[in-house]
Parts: sequence; C-alpha cells; structure tokens
Amino acid sequence: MAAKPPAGDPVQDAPQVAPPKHAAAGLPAIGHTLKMAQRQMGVARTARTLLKVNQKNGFDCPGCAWPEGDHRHTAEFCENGAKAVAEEATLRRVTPEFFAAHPLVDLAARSGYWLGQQGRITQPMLLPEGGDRYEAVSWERAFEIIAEELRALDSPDEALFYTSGRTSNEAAFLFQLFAREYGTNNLPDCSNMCHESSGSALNETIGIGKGSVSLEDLHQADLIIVAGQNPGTNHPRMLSALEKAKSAGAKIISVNPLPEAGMERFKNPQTPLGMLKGTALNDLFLQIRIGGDQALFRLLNKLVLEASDSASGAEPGATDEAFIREHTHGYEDFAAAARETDWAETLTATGLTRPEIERALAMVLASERTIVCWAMGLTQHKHSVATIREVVNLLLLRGNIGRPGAGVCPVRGHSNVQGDRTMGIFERPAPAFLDALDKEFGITSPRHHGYDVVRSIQALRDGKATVLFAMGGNFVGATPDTEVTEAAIRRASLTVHVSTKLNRSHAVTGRRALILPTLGRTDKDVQASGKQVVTVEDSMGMVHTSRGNLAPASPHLLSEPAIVARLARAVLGPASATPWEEFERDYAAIRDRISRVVPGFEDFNARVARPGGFQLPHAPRDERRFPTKTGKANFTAAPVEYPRVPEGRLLLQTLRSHDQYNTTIYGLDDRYRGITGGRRVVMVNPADAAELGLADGSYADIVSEWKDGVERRAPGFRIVHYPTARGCAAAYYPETNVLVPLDSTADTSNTPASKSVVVRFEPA
Ligand SMILES: Nc1nc2c(c(=O)[nH]1)N[C@H]1C(S)=C(S)[C@@H](COP(=O)(O)OP(=O)(O)OC[C@H]3O[C@@H](n4cnc5c(=O)[nH]c(N)nc54)[C@H](O)[C@@H]3O)O[C@H]1N2
Ligand SMILES: Nc1nc2c(c(=O)[nH]1)N[C@H]1C(S)=C(S)[C@@H](COP(=O)(O)OP(=O)(O)OC[C@H]3O[C@@H](n4cnc5c(=O)[nH]c(N)nc54)[C@H](O)[C@@H]3O)O[C@H]1N2
Ligand SMILES: [Mo]
Repeated sequence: MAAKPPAGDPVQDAPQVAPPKHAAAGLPAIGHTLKMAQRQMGVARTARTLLKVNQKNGFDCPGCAWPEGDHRHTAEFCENGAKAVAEEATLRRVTPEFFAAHPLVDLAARSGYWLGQQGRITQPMLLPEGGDRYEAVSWERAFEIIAEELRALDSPDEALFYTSGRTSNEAAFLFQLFAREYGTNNLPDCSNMCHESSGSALNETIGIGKGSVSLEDLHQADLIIVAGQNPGTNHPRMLSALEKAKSAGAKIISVNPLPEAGMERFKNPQTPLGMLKGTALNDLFLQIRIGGDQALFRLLNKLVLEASDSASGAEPGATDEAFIREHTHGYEDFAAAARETDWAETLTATGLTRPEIERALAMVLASERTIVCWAMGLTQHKHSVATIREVVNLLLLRGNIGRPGAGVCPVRGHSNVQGDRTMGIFERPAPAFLDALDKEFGITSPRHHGYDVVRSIQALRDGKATVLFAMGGNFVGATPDTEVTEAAIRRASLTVHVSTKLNRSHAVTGRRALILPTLGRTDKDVQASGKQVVTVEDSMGMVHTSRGNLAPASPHLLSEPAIVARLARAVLGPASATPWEEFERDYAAIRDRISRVVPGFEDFNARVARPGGFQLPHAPRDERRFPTKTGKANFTAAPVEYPRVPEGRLLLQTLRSHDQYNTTIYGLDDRYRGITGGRRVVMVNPADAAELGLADGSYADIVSEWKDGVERRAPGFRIVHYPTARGCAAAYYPETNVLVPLDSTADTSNTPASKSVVVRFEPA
C-alpha cells in the first residue's frame, strides 16, 4: 500500500481537520446529498430516483437494513440512502473500451474511490489466462468457463460462493440451492464479518439469531441503550425513531468510545423545528474504552441483582422473578458469576467513572421497557459473542424480551443481509433447513459445514480452494489482512464477481477472472413473463417487495436470479431436475418454492403483494417461546474479558467515515467528525498523543502487533487529535484492513476483530 495515492490517480489524500460537529442531519445534509446525486445522475434523474426510495411501489433502499415503518413521507430523506442510490443510478459507464485503456496493473494501482467513481459496468468481461487486461466476453462463453473450472475440481468443496448483503431473497435462495445441488456448503457471506457474533449469541440465548423488536417497540420504550453504533452516519433513519421515542418520554444512553454527532443532536429534516434546533438524543453518554462493554454490562447486572436483594418485600423487585422462573435457564450460575464482579476492574476495563455507571444503573432500574441496540462496535472483538450474551443477561433479568417496548435490536448493515441468511446463505445450515430443501428439490445437500469468510481465505491460501464466485460485494477489499488475502486470491484458478461497479476485487484476481455485470435495485427487471419484483427482509423481520424503475445501466446486464439460473444450467447440465429456466422467466415461481422450504413464508406471493409486506414470526417476541436447546431463554456466565494493551500501544478500531458505504467511497469527507479531503487519518486522544509524541498534523505509519510476530504496516497516516476514549484510536476501513490479522477473530463467530487491533506508531 502506498502512502500517497498512486500516480495518475486523481484522488489527492490531503486531509483537513476542524473540530467535530455536535449535531447531525439538518440542511447541510440535504445540500451535500443533492450535490453528490446530481454529479452522478443529473438533475432530472435525481428527482425521479430519490422520490422512489422506499415508497410502497418503489425499490428498497440499498443503503441499510433499517425498516421503513408505516407512514412513509414522500422522499423520506436520508443522506446515506440518497448517496447509495446516486452511486448506483449514476450515468457514468465502464465499457469494454475502458478496460482496453486500463490494463490490470493500472486498475490495481488505483484507489477504491477512483475505481468506484468510473461508473456502472456494461458488459461481461474476461481476464484470460496470461492476459494483461479484461476483454469483452459473451454471457454463454462466461458460463462455459465457470462450468469448465467447477467441473474440473476434485471436490465441490474447492469452490467458494460468497454473497454480499444486497442480494434479493430470490437470488439468494437460488444461489444457495445451486451451491448445494453442486455439492458444497461453502457459502461465506458478509455477515461473517458483520453481525455473525450477534447471531451466535442470540441463537444460543434466545433461540433465534435475529432482533426481537419492531419500530413500534422503539417508539414505546422507556430506555434505549445504543452501544457500538453510529446511526447518524450508518442508519440515519434510526435517528427519527429515537427522536420519536424521546418525545414519548424515552431516555437514551449511548455507549461509545467516540462522541458521535448523530447521538448528540439530531436535526430532523422532515420538520421545520427539527431543522432549526434539533433534538438532543443522549441523556447519558458513556465514553467507554474499546472492548469494555462486556465488563460494563456484567457490572450493571451485578448491581441490578444487588438492588433486587435490597428491595423491601412490598416494593416491586429490580428483577422480574416470575419471568426468570418461568422462561429462563442458567440463572443461578449467572447470578453467582455476576455477584463476583469487581468495581475496580470494571473501571479499568471501561475507562468509566463510578458516578457514570451509577447513573446508568438508575436509568436501567427506572425503565420498565428497555431496548438495547448495537452494531459493529459490539460485534468485531475477540469477546464479542460473550459481550452480546451479557447484554441479553441484562434484558432477561428484568423480563425485557417478548413484551412491547422491550428487547434486543442488533441493527443490520446491508439492506438484505438478514434476508440472505433466512434464505439459506450460511456455511453452517440447520439440518432442518437442508431436509426441507432436499425434499422440495429431490437433491441431497451436503451435511458437513462449509467455510466462512476467514476460513475461505485460509483455504485459498493453503490451496484447498481454487475457485471464488462472488455474488456482489468486494471480497478482497472488505476482508482482513489485505496482503495475506490478496496473495491467497492470486493463487485461485478462477475468480468471478457479479457486480454493478468496479472495486479492488476486480483488480486482484485468480489466474482467470470474470466480471458479470448485473442489475441493481434501481434498475427495471423485465423477464420473459414480464416485469419482475424481488423481495427483501429488513432488520426487524419485515419482508416486502422492491421494484426498480430506471432503464438498466446497459442492455447487456442480467439480473442476479438470471445469472444464477444460467450458471446452474451450465454447471449442472440436464442432470438437474430443478426448473432453472422457469425460475428465470418468473420470480413468482421461486417464491412458491421458498414458501415450501422456509418457515414463515407460507403463501409468500400473496402476502408479500400486500402493501408493506408481512412480518416473519419470532417466537421469543411473539409468544415468549425460546427455541433453544434448553427450551428456555439462557442466562450465560462467560468470564469477563477486555483487551490488554501493552505500554506505548493503542487499541485501534477500524470504522466508517460519513462518505463511504463499506468499501464504496463516495467522497473524502467525514463531515460530522470535522475531517475533510482525505481518508488516511488516525484519530488519537490528545493525552495519549502527548505521551506518545504524536503531534496533531504529523504523519506516522501504523504498525499492528499480533502474536504471530508478522509486521503489518499501514504507512503515512495523518495524526488527528480527537476526543476518543483514552488508550483508543480510530481509522477508516478498508485502508486499515491491512492491519487486521487473519487469525484475530471473535470466539465462536469467527468474525474478524476489526475493532480491536493493537497498534504502535512510527513517525513517517
Ligand atoms: N452510510 C453508510 N451506511 C452504512 C454502511 C456504510 O458503510 N455507510 N455500512 C452498513 C453496514 S454493512 C453496517 S454493518 C452498518 C455499520 O454500522 P456501525 O456499526 O455504526 O459502523 P462503524 O462505522 O463500524 O461504527 C462502529 C461504531 O461503534 C463504535 N465502537 C467501536 N468500538 C467499540 C467498542 O468496543 N464499544 C462500543 N460501545 N462502541 C465501539 C465506534 O466508535 C462507532 O461509533 O452500517 C450500514 N450502513
Ligand atoms: N476493517 C474492517 N473490515 C470490515 C468492516 C469493518 O468495520 N472494519 N466491516 C465488515 C462489514 S460489517 C461488512 S458487511 C463487509 C462488507 O463487505 P462486502 O459486502 O463484500 O463489501 P461492499 O463494500 O459492501 O461491496 C461493494 C460492492 O458491491 C457491488 N454491488 C453493489 N450493489 C450490488 C448489487 O445490487 N448486486 C451485486 N451483485 N453487486 C452489487 C459493487 O460492485 C460494489 O463495489 O465488510 C467488513 N469488513
Ligand atoms: Mo455489515
């Protein structure tokens, strides 16, 4: 990785720094968005497209998985959503002439920002063996090449089928069906790097790996704890829900090493008063040390138990004894462990003060209905699964699962990442799911587990897998340990990417590579039976339709379902009894099959046609039934962990700026944090910076330290003095993925620990 952007790349990384903002959204947000959208789409298309986002007959916003709610404004304004749409609906095009002019070495030297800014890919492209650039190829030839490679493997487990979370339910269902009919469960997905820790923790404790609240619940809560999440940037529409909750009397605690502007004050662009003044969202800001959350929640649990001991018989207890008795398992062991928690150690782990924690406790005890929301700040650490289980313990103690206004709320990232998992995109599928699939299609799915993302990279590195087929996403850019991963990918015999736009994964390839350009959410999808709709599931288990309304970016594009159907026919041949052609013709036929395989989708076509769609069942939420191994909600009692950082080192989290969507870079500004014009910055607490001799505005290499002794270096980062928690630092992903060791993952979920990287600084 170069310190400066490579020569010829018009992007100049020259960060400017101003003090961080204390409010999010408002008028500037609208101005910025319209400017960005018009640059991509022009004025007329901007108006036409933005009016259709999340409307009942429009497309599902590709921005995030936050639910729509019943009362949609025309143009419910969301900066993140508008930027995601503009990025896809751009009028810029990447044609075969573009590839002729840019050999692979040129693409590999460009920044991710530059690659993404070139526009939508218009034709299938092949990088032939030994070739120095991509050439146009027909769809038929492309599928033949994939079939040749897949058929030549010694075992289907030498192929990897990755999915990113924008893929529709229909495409995802076909994709996993194809992989299993072909013979493998190697279905790694972006979730492995994202909310896998939430899924692992929730499955074990409440029996279902999904959140238990609806939007309505948020509006009714007494207390909402937002831990490890930056909604102002990543889920802007959540701020409206928090504002509504507050106006109904809710209190909000945010737990974060950074004071995020959106949580401080939200200026709702939908209301005149909101624009002017805004609403202060946080009632309490706990500026926690990175990785201190398990310790915090454990201590809160101890304090709740102690409050319950001291409550006099006539007073309502601090714990919900009836709920604990009837619905839970493991209380005694948990309570014994919690009672041992030590104040002093918790203060060290969290960096918080005793009065702060006592205030949080008072708010917990005063609340009848509590919701905990979280995202990557809780999921990407070694002890993430244990941390989220501790959150569940707190909710169980006070009966806060399965009643209105209360529950767990893991806030998902990609707009259909939850739906993809529901459709069977999972390397460790439940036997009952495979049984249903096999029965419906007369196939025999493999029962042994496949590779997740980290294991896929290890398999490529070790020569155990040689074909990577990616349904969307940016595998090379999003995964950890960039140098190791890129070397692993280069060992592959074939890499295939179904993509809308260019990214790093097209530049770092196997011996041969294919780019298969596809329709996005905003594009009209017409098949032999007529205009198609697809469906998605949001973060709260609502399933609804999405239909694009723009002329496709090129006449050569195929939809994702069509690509999978043709791939399957090419690879499986006439031996497959699955009606792939019919599936491509009419997606309703796919939904019919889904309705017979996936519980909760009965009568799918009819129910999803209703305005707003339908809600999937959720046993803990709906009936306080917990489908766990014990048949109850499980308290757990893992030992408390927190990162120990040696002298002279800081703990680095890798996070998102305001102008990016994962590896898609919209621009070089992080407006709320006051950083503009560059991304190679690292935020450090001024007191730590003074100790380490890091002057604001100076440049340093960031070097990560891991037990394997390998040096991982991200050169040339500008030091920014920033009010983050002591001992912590923050820098943007994906530039810093090079620092995240492949083996540094969360226990159980195997999610890369991208928020806990021990680093030192070497002045540049
Ligand atoms: N505009 C935009 N929207 C997006 C995305 C995007 O890139 N851009 N990405 C989408 C995706 S896939 C996802 S998963 C979500 C991600 O949404 P977020 O999880 O909000 O994304 P991050 O930027 O990774 O922010 C992590 C937050 O956790 C805090 N944090 C870090 N470590 C800790 C910790 O140890 N404890 C606590 N309590 N907090 C911590 C950070 O300071 C930061 O506020 O957003 C989705 N929406
Ligand atoms: N260090 C670090 N690493 C991280 C994270 C972190 O916080 N820190 N976060 C992790 C998280 S939460 C996630 S979810 C992953 C994200 O990992 P991915 O989902 O793999 O990455 P994205 O950047 O979202 O993928 C962007 C690409 O998707 C393609 N695309 C966009 N829309 C469509 C579509 O409709 N169809 C198809 N077929 N392709 C499309 C475009 O070509 C675009 O370039 O990254 C993870 N990596
Ligand atoms: Mo994500």
